[in-house]
Amino acid sequence: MSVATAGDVNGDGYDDLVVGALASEGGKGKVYVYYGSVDGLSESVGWTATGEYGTDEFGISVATAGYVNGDGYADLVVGAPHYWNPDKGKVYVYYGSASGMGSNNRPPDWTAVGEDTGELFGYSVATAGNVNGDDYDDLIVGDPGYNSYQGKVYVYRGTASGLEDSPVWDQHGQLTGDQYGWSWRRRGFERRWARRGRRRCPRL
Ligand SMILES: [Ca+2]
Ligand SMILES: [Ca+2]
Ligand SMILES: [Ca+2]
Repeated sequence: MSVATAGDVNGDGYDDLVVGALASEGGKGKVYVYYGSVDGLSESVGWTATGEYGTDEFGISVATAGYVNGDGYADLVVGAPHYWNPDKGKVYVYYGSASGMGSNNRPPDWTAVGEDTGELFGYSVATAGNVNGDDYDDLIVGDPGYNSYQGKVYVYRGTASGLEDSPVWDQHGQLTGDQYGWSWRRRGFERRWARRGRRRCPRL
């Protein structure tokens, strides 16, 4: 199970919560959003979505994507690293709105799939913050199984119409077995760059 703030997906001034249950629905996985209110988090589930295939483990990673389309509603990202064929992995982003996440199991607004089998694309997902200082937050996706667990991370840029289809930046691990991209904190990400002799993350 994974839990995270979803940010404020319905723009009412109260932060909302997302919970992932990766073993739910026979391994498809399922996520739950609970909306915040003046009385705190609602007891009832506000929104759910279910993975596509039996071993996807949709929801193993959940996070706010920040404000990727700059509309004032926070957006949600969900990873399903064991998605089909096998373990290519897939990432789903749902844009927030005045009605929050909308109807249960609605289609995602943006998806991306791993490049090859066994990659575990989406094992970790997070907002990248706003790496290029425009009006849109950007998304980071970890792919720890890439090239015999060398691992790779991808950054996708937000725009007024949402996330771009292709990553604007990627970086892979140095050695087989590094599992680069397994997890990070934003500061850890910077530290990894510092270890490689750079003081700051590169400009994108
Ligand atoms: Ca809210
Ligand atoms: Ca948004
Ligand atoms: Ca940006």
